[in-house]
Amino acid sequence: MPNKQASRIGTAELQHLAAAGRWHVIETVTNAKAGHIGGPLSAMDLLVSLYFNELRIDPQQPQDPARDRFILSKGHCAIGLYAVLALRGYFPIEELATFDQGGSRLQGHPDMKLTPGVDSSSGSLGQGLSAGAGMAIAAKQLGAEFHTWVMLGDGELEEGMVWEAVHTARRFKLDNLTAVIDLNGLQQYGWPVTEDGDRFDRSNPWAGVNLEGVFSSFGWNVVSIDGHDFDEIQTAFDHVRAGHGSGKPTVILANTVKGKGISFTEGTYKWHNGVATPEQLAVAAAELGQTLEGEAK
Ligand SMILES: Cc1ncc(C[n+]2csc(CCOP(=O)(O)OP(=O)(O)O)c2C)c(N)n1
Repeated sequence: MPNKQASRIGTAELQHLAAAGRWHVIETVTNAKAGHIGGPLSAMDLLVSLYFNELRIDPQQPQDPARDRFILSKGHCAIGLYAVLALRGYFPIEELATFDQGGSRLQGHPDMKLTPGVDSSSGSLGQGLSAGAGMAIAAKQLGAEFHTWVMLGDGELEEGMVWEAVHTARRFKLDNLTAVIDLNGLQQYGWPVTEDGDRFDRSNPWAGVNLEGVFSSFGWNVVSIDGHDFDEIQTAFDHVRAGHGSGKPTVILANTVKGKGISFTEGTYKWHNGVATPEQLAVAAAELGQTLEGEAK
């Protein structure tokens, strides 16, 4: 089994890492002039908690067969995953500067054949939970102890294939599979509307739907949390552990804010993707407690 964190790191350090991760997201996307911002920022506290306090992984042995698996099914948020993989030691932070360039190991969407620490390629929304269910079934058949985690977006949850996997996971008693849903209430567009004004209905894709009830009817363990509260995130992870042997997969419904952590990106679809101006980058750096290149440290 790969190195398990001997002791978990505390909230202050998690906050520090998440701020650094958010900074790497907006700085990298701005320099690359391509990439996504809102989704990586909403997921950042969950990603940092997973990679620093939960996953049984060893960055020195990214292919260890015993490692826990993580699939970023909402693959457009790759830069968020890359930032955390770099902070965790899979590759140098400086490599983030190559993001989305030809020849880089860090493509715009995760590529399992290129990037150390990426367990499954993704980008076409809706597919990751099926891949994760396959890994979890394989673990059962091999008698392996690794756990498989899959992160999905709430817009992505509208893809039909997700629900085939939700159904199948219970059928195969995949208590070694966890779905983390980043419920930021916004996607890229939304439902088409016919009235004048915005072409799209930007409201929460799952408004009026009892997602807890839906997953529980499918036979899953359900835990709902504030996806920016590190204590609640940790409690959810403990819940997952407690669910081993229950024969049920677990879903963590993580309520988040799209664009979290930077004032002008928070709570708007407009920063689903985008490139910051130098002024905006300076605001982000100040809010995240980071030092801009060229400034005295
Ligand atoms: C099958 C498929 N359809 C469309 C897209 C284009 N697309 C990329 S991101 C996105 C919105 C995703 O929204 P959500 O899952 O809520 O992600 P988040 O808000 O966390 O970024 C869409 C439609 C895609 N990547 N894959």
